[in-house]
Amino acid sequence: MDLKSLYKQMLNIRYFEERLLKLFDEGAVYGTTHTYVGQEANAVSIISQLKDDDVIFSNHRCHGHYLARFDDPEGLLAELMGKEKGVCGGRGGSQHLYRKNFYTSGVQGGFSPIAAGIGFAEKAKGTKNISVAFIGDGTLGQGVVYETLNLSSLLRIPLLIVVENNFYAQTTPISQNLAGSIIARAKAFDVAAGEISSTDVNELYPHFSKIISKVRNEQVPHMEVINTYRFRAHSKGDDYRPKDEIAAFLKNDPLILAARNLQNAECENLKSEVAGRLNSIEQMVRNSADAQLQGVEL
Ligand SMILES: Cc1ncc(C[n+]2csc(CCOP(=O)(O)OP(=O)(O)O)c2C)c(N)n1
Repeated sequence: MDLKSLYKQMLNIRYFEERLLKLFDEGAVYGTTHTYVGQEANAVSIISQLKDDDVIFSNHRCHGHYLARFDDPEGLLAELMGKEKGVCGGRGGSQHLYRKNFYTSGVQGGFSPIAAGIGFAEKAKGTKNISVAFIGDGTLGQGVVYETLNLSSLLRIPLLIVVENNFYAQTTPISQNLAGSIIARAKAFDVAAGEISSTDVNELYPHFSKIISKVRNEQVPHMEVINTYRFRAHSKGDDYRPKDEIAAFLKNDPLILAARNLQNAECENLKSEVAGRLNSIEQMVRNSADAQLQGVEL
């Protein structure tokens, strides 16, 4: 595990998302936007350990997953600003990204059975590639997630479902929308499941090393819950969470936890490097051509 590289990836996500919120306020971004601020350690701990041929499925809160997979803030920003050089030609927008072996959808849970199908196909081909689906706690209300668990268990599909439990589905707290326990739901289908409450890459990375190896080598499904927190509103201004609750979670900011094991000067250099790069990228993207929509039925 290369802590410096993971820290840099997290900075990249954090600074990208904070910049995006400003651009959003300025009216420079198309559609809506759900930022990953606070959850950075999840994406980088897991995705940095995957192989290029593993297949990732993400959701509406996908920017962090994309940036952990591809060091491409330019392609992502251009996409969100409706530019031709966006990763999907500026037509997919924030929630609908595609790049090799990486798919996102704003339809909650919609990708779960597809993730299982891809995992099954990889197993049938004997590749040892795995399928990884990121969902939120609020997505556990979608019936298709349980069909996915059922078939994944019966067919022993190498599918890792990561539940990023940030305790809210938009504005509804988990206590008001989720009965019983998340892990028990997976276990009811005989799918192994576990849970970790951490925002520290030093803990998350080794924790997921074991799980990823098991899914790959034993060719079995697994659901792992990460108890985490988002530091910003659900999407734009819709934040009704108690201020003292937010303040308590901010003490476990994943960037601060990771920086404890790095030299101060090293962190400051990385911060300048990442911020400087994003400054240039923003200028380039602003000055670039808008997406071509000719031929697209609107
Ligand atoms: C099928 C479907 N129903 C409703 C929505 C509207 N919606 C978007 S995000 C969201 C809450 C998602 O909560 P969670 O899965 O916990 O993810 P989080 O936003 O907390 O990361 C809802 C209800 C949607 N995108 N798709």
